[in-house]
Amino acid sequence: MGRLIAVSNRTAADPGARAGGLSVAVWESLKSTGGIWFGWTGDIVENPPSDVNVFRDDGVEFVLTDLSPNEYDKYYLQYANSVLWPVLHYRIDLASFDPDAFPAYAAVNERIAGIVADRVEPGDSVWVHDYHFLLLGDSLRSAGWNGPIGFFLHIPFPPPEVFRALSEHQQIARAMCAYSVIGFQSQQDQANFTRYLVDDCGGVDESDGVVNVFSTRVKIAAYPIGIDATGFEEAAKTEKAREAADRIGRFLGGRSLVIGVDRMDYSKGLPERFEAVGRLFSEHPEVRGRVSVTQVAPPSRSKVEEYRELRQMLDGLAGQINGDYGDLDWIPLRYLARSYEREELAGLFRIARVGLVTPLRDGMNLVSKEFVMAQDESDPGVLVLSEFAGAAEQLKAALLVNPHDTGMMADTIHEALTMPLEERQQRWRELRDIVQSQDVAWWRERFLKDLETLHEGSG
Ligand code: ADQ
Repeated sequence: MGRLIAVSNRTAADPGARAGGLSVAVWESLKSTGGIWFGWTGDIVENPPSDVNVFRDDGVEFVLTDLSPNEYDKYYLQYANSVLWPVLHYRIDLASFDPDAFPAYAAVNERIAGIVADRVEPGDSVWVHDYHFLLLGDSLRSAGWNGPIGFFLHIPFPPPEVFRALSEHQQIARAMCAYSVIGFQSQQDQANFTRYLVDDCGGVDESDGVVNVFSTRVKIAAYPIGIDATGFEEAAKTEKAREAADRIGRFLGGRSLVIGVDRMDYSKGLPERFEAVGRLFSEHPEVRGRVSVTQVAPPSRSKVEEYRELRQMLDGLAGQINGDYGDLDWIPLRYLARSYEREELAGLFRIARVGLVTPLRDGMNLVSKEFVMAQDESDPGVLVLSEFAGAAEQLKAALLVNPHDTGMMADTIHEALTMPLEERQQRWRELRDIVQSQDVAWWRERFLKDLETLHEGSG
């Protein structure tokens, strides 16, 4: 294979984006193959210069562009984050539709496609990432690129009944079919998009995930994203990890740690999780004083109104639980609105008895996989996982919960806290085997192999 060309809104060159799962996975992919990464600098400037910012890091070439204030507002904050993000997470109720947003979104996709088109060469494979760039493949074709273009959606794809809430659904689906391969996180997402193409666009579902639609053939498949499993396992054994574990250990004073780590986002189900914690203490009084719950959730996309409301709601719920159940020497629920380094998180996961990963909807959720790889085989913690995270299709040995059912979640956290060692080890080994064998390299290789095969087949 020739060079790999990745395109994503944020890149690993932008420190603000490094915590996210996408940038880590793409970074791992590019470092191992060498290539170019196109995206946004993270800067907003009044008149973005027509030339791009080009530099190299660790064998990867970055080609980045600034956004204008209007692009940032209409493309990024509005269409990507206030329309696509909620709708694709099944939350039409949270979408705010603005008629100027889609044209700006399409224009940014076209502008960035132009930057890519100027630099791709025969033999390259282009891999576009995520909901910011649903239209970019089509723009790249219009700019004359005939080589392979694949697309991977990191967030869920909803059923057609929800997708149709977007006024532009037909236009988006048609443009998406310019990609040779469209990858989703889960079989559920793949099935939803395929059903949309068949029911709404007259597509024919041929064998092996290929759909014949809009006078073209597109491969649609699930490629569940993985983590650098061995790297995370090692991170949990570093000095920094041990220091973080010691620090929280002093606070715990021998109590069991229940941990949650998420970006602060309404898709992560944090209010429901806090309510479940409240019910754990009210309905299972014997755990009072014996368990401390710590939730790490740094604010994200804080300019959007919903996130401010979410923060207030979480502060209120945590205050109420601590007021009702806390004691002179015990804080039942701690909420830390900040970010930690990877090694520190790995150290916290390692000493936790329970990991709470209960999003209302999540493309994959990498925290669940990181929690598994950080565990100590001789005394592993238990993963409580939402059935609505993409990861639930793979991590069947976790305790699966419905995140809307706070009573069930409370009972499941209790079950996790009291699970015998033998069952914990048995479940953990099953989870570890999957996370280790289906890691980030497995994800990348499966996707790129299909992209190569499909392109050869079409040429
Ligand atoms: P995210 O919604 O960002 O990713 P996730 O998959 O959980 O969700 O990845 C988050 C990453 O950020 C993890 O590596 C985690 O360790 C890190 N992180 C979270 N909180 C942190 C904190 N407080 N401090 C430091 N690091 C923190 C999107 C989709 C997911 C999909 C990924 C990858 O929403 O569904 O799994 O992309 O495809």
